Amino acid sequence: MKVNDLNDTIAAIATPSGEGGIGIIRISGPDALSTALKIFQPKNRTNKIESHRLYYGEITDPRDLSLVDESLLSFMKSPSSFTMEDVVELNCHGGSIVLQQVMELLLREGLREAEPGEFSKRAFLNGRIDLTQAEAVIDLIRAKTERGLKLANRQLKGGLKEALQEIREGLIQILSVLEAYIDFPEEEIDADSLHEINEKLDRSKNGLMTILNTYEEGKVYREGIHVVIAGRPNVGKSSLLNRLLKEKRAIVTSIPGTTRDMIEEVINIKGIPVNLIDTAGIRETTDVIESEGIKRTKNKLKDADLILYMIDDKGIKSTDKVIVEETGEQKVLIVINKEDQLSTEIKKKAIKEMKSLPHVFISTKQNRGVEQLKDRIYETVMTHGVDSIPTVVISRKRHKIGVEKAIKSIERAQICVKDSLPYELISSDLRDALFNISEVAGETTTEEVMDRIFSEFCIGK
Ligand SMILES: Nc1nc2c(ncn2[C@@H]2O[C@H](COP(=O)(O)OP(=O)(O)O)[C@@H](O)[C@H]2O)c(=O)[nH]1
Ligand SMILES: [Mg+2]
Repeated sequence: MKVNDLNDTIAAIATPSGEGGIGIIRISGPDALSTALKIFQPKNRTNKIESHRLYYGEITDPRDLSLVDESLLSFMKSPSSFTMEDVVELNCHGGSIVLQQVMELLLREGLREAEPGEFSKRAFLNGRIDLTQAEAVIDLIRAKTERGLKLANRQLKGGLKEALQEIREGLIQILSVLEAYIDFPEEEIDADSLHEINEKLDRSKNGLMTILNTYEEGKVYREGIHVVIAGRPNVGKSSLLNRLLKEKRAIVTSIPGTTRDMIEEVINIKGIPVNLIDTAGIRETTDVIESEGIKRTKNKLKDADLILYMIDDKGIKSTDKVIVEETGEQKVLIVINKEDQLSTEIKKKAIKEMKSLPHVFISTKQNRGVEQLKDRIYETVMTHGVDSIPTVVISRKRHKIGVEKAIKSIERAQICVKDSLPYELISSDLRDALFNISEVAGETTTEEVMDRIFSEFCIGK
């Protein structure tokens, strides 16, 4: 998106395509109202359209005055609008032809069709929101679970922005003290004050660390995790998928090798969007289709965030051991199924064989242990309890990199303090840290990064 001219007025259909009860066209910019009034006539003749009121009227083609649609017009006067510009919204009937016709009229009257995310970009450029809040708008639209929505809302309200701002103010304070000494070279900072500066730097650093540590989990809420159910044929993998989905999605039979293709579904486990993948059972086979399925299973295992490796009342076999060992670093949870027909003897043996491997007993047939399994899935990716999610969470690589850089800069400043290096050097590191933080907020973000962020948006947002 190269257009950054805030003087032109943009318009876009803001509702999804297809049929709907209503469809909304959004207009933003200095000519929003005057242009809208060229095609919209309020039913009750009025001299002045007031801000934040709704007007009923008709949209007509100015060329032949033919009726296009009945509509409601609302006007949000600058700066009391999302973009901080004059904004007009036209609520039309929801058909796509109606909306396209209205758009065409507006474009003919000189408006420009908005790029994806351009309304949000204007809100950002006009200072209404910072970049983290703009990103939260996308997260809000794309939230996969209620938990994800909650976090996006917090960020949109400025949670991350304020947390970063607080750290930034702390750093600016230190910087101003240092600069005063730089201006008066004959003065030296006494040991106590230096100690205090160091402590303040520690505090800023810890604040950033706390934010940084939320990244892995924040990412989980935003993007979800991949959980692969694997194991020998017939242990009950498809039965588990069906249990977790609460529907008979995968075919379950007593014939080993039933599942040949991957089945992928998304479920919500305690607020985490989980991509659950049922796979073909792993075994030696001459069947071409089944072999391909097994090959795919092994590939899927490599990308999994968590592998639910399933065994049944037949216990753990040598093939199982090989596969579990191959997964190496990845997180594996052994799921021992068919508990309903598990003898105490086998159960004891299984526990012994599992040694330190995390495992749970379930019976998909009797729906036993499935809730515990969900708890375990949650615990393997989250460190905090379900009810205590951190208030500020970062979920994007961009945030992570910025915060990491800021921490490094502060650490460099601390080394300078420790080694009694010139104040100029400490101050330069602190300026770097401030720069890194403001990059996250979007104040010093390059055009390229900005374009990438806003191009993720849909048109009309
Ligand atoms: N007794 C018992 N049988 C089960 C249980 N779970 C699955 N089965 C049976 O095991 C067989 C294989 O199940 P399926 O889900 O197709 O296994 P998959 O090949 O691993 O996908 C079917 O006959 C299921 O009814 C369980 O908890 N207890
Ligand atoms: Mg199966």
